Amino acid sequence: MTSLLEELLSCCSASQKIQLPWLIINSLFAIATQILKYLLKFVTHTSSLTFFFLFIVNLLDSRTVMGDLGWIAYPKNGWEEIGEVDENYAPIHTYQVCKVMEQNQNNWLLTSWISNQGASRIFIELKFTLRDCNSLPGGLGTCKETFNMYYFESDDEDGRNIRENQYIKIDTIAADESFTELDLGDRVMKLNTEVRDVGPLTKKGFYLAFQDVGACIALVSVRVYYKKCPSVVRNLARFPDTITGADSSQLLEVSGVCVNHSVTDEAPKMHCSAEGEWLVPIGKCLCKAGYEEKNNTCQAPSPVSSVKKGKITKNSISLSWQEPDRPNGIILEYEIKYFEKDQETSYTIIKSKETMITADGLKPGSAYVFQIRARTAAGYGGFSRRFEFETSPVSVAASSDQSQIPIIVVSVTVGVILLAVVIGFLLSGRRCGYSKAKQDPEEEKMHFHNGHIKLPGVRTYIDPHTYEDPNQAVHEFAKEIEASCITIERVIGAGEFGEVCSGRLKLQGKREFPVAIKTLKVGYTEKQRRDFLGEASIMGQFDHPNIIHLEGVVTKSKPVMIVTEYMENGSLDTFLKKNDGQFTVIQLVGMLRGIASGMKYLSDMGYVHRDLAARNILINSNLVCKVSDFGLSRVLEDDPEAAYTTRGGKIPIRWTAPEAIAFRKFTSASDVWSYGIVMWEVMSYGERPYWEMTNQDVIKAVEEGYRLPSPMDCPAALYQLMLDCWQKDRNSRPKFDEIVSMLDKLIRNPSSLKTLVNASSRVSNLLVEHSPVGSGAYRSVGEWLEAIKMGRYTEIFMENGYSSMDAVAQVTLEDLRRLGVTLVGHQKKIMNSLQEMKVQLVNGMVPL
Ligand code: ACK
Repeated sequence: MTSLLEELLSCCSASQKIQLPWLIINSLFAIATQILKYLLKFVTHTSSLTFFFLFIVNLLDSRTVMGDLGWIAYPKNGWEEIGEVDENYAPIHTYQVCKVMEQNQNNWLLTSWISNQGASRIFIELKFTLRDCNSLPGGLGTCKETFNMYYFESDDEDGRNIRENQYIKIDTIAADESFTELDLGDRVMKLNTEVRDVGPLTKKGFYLAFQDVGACIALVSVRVYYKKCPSVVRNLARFPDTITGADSSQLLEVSGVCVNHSVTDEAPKMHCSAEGEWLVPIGKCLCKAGYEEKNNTCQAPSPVSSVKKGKITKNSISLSWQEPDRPNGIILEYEIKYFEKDQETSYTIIKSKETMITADGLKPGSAYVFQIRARTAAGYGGFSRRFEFETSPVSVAASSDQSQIPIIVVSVTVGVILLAVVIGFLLSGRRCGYSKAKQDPEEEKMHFHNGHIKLPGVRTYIDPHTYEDPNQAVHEFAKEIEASCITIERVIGAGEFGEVCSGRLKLQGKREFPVAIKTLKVGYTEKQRRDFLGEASIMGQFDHPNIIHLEGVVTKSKPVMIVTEYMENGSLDTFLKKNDGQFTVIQLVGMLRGIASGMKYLSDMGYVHRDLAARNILINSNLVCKVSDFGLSRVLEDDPEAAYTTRGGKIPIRWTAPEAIAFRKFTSASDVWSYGIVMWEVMSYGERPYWEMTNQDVIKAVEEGYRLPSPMDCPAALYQLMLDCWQKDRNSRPKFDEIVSMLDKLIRNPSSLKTLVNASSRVSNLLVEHSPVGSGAYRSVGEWLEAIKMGRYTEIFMENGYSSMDAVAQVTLEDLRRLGVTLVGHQKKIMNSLQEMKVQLVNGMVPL
């Protein structure tokens, strides 16, 4: 079958079109045509995403659809698809209609549903040929030279049964001057390009429709796209990909986010125009102190500025230099580039961790050019300016006076002896290991001057604040490590005071082992240094398998560092989120047991943590959990979860007991509350406590007696323990030693973990009303015991501290035996009653 396209072209040969007066213009035009043809071909075979600027996103391009377009034509004898393929056998989806000789044409072509992908203004580019009615023999009466384009919005694809009158007209499309000549053998055809835009769109997608009313058209391609302002960094602020606004004249105001290591100077904003351009930048970010702006980031070291020559011989030049003014991180090494003057094409590179080198193998009496640059984890900084030094000429060495030789020999001998003495002295005190802080006997006394009396056998935590000189506290509790014993390998995170790195520590007589290294960024204030090292002064006092272990500190050289044991799996919250659902209940309880044990140790030492949360627990490759993050000031400046309270303190609301929020009553009992929240985080694999509720709502809900519901698949005994930790009365909360023994019991008897919180009573994402055990049913322990006919034990219960129903809730079978309840029947009665009350509590959840 001859294609309609060819039929359309039959009257349009190049010879017919060219008219003499236009000969010159046409020759020029022919050249332009070749270029346009090339472009058309290019557009056809290249993804428009890559060809057009990135701020255009295609929603549909009929030229790139390989299979059926799925468009519908009606009536059936109206628009028809030409089933042709290009030279690569890719289908060309061209639709054509040419009913120019027939009256009352109404031919519709409907596209399939097109998602607008969130855009509210879209553009439609049509490429088509339209035959001039004048060129049609005898069709002038009915022939049209336009067609209509419509759209219909819908949220899904079920909108095919749309009545004609439901479509909204976009425009009447006519051929215009914007065309490309299509060269089809000896015939040339005008390919028109028309673009229309539609908006605001309010639904998820739309259909397009093309209505022919009696023209001779070939619709060669339809491309639908939207525009966006692509993500950029301007004035050190990152602006996200932004879809342009619905209105063609609209400017969208977009806020930028400061790049790493920069802070807001004036809130950064830009405006995204309807054309996808960023306009009118306002405000900016500035690199933090110690960081330098480079290529729209703040992360590389500044160039080395001062280089000094050291010893120079006829074959070598020694150099030393100072660390860059702004290292902007830890300098991992220096790169020294040198070459003989005027011989730049042949140069040598040396890498050094020290700030000195000796370049040897040089030519005597020759000038050499040196340039040095530093590398941090952020990469290399710029090279220093060129420094030029000259090796000694041969003649100097050769002409040394022979008569001086005996003097030189004597001097050298004395020098060597002196050197040996000095080295011996240095080695005795400066091994690669801990240099002990001066163990002045007075120090012990000063320790006591600070008002801490150490009772034999009882270790208590000493607040470094009580030291007049915080440096003294550091050196009392933390060992000094030589920086040369540490190899920094990579940056693993950012701490409040600087980068956190992983690396290795090699102490004398020990095997090298992995460590974590917290660094203090350059440009720190004295207070920052104090606070930074304060953590080491605290950590250094602890020695427990569930407390992160301090290896030592580097304070005698820069950067100042705190070196701790390395925990392969990082922080617990991130680790759990990454491994959602991967552990057995026993493994999870094991983690909780470790944390409780660490906390028991801390509370025994008299240390209140105040920021116990899964993010502050580290976990190693053996799944051992260790408590970390011992800030000195404990104002929790470094905790992103900490929010200011009305009293001005900064508190991680979701993890903190109500009395600590309300009147700063931080005690081990408030740490127990936080521990309950950690239990909940662990059992829910790192879910955020209270989800997206605001801090204010959390405070209010907790105050009103609501509590977090049980995590999914959580053993009832564990949820009960959580609820116990969240008792309003802090004295009724279990102590850490009780928690440890309770968890130990559960681990020893795994079947006790089989009873899960009843799925039907488990409320997800809703808080549950919580009242202390039995408080609704019994007003006192006596009343309860009387009610179960066990009144005879009232006195014993009261005498042993079980004076409230909350305290009674903790009673175990062993406790009963200890209290002297030896009759098995009585034990059963009491335990069953307690169990019943707990079950009532768990099942009696009331959604908020
Ligand atoms: O979740 P993470 O990998 O674990 O990211 C943070 C980051 O440093 C900033 O605090 C990680 N981190 C801190 N201390 C240690 C450590 N001792 N061992 C391993 N990673 C650590 C923490």
